[in-house]
Amino acid sequence: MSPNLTLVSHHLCPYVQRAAITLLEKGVPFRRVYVDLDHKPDWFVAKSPLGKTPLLEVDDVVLFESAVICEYLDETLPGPLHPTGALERARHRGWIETSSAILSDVWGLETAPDAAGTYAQAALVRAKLERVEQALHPDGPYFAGSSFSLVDAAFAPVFRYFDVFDAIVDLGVFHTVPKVRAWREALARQPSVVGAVTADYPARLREFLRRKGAWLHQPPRAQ
Ligand SMILES: N[C@@H](CCC(=O)N[C@@H](CS)C(=O)NCC(=O)O)C(=O)O
Repeated sequence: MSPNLTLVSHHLCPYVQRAAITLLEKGVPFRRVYVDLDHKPDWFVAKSPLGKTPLLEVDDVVLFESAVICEYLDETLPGPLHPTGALERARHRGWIETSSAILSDVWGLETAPDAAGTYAQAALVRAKLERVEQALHPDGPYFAGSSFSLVDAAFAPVFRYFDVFDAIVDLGVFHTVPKVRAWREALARQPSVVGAVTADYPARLREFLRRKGAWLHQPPRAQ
C-alpha cells in the first residue's frame, strides 16, 4: 500500500518547492501543512531536527533535507528524475548543490538594505548562472534536454524569485545567459512548477521584502 505523504511547508521556502515539484512530477497524492517559521509550533520543533522546512512525513517516519526527500521520492516512485548512470547522477547532484549556493546568494540579495549590497549579491548570482549556462543541454528545454530532472526542480524556485524581483528592478542577472533565460521560461510553464506555490506567492514575497527592510522593497526611483 502506498504510504501517506505529508509535506511540511513554508509558503516562501525554495527548498520546500523542490520537494513539492518532485511530488507533483510523480503525480502522487500528498497533503501539505504550512508552518510559520517565525513562530515555530512545538510539534514542528519536535519533528524537525534542524528546525527547518521541508519535512516529508512518510506515514510516521520524518524525512528532512530537500535533496534527501527528492531522492527518496525518486527512488520509490515511478518516472525517474535522476539519470540512471552513476557518473551523470553525480554531475546532476553537483548542479543541485550549485542551486543551493545560488539560493544563499539570493537570501543576501533579498535582505540587503542598500543598492550596493543588492547589486553585489546579484553579481554573485550572475557569475554562477554563467557557469550553469555552459552546462545546460544545447537543445533544452530542460537542464539535461528533453526530460525534466531534479536539477530542474532545484532551479525553478531560484528563477521564481526573479519573477518578483524583475517586476521591481532589473538587476541584470540574466543579461549574459540566453540559454538560462530560455530554460527559466520553460520551467515557468511547467505545471509542477506552477503548482508548487500558492497563488499569493508574489504578494507574500513582497511582504517579506517589506518586513526585512530590503532595498528591493523600495522602487528604484525613490532611492
Ligand atoms: N538544506 C536545507 C535547507 C532548508 C532551509 O534552509 N529551510 C529554511 C526555510 S527556506 C528554514 O526552515 N529556515 C528556518 C530556520 O533556519 O530557522 C534543505 O535543503 O532542506
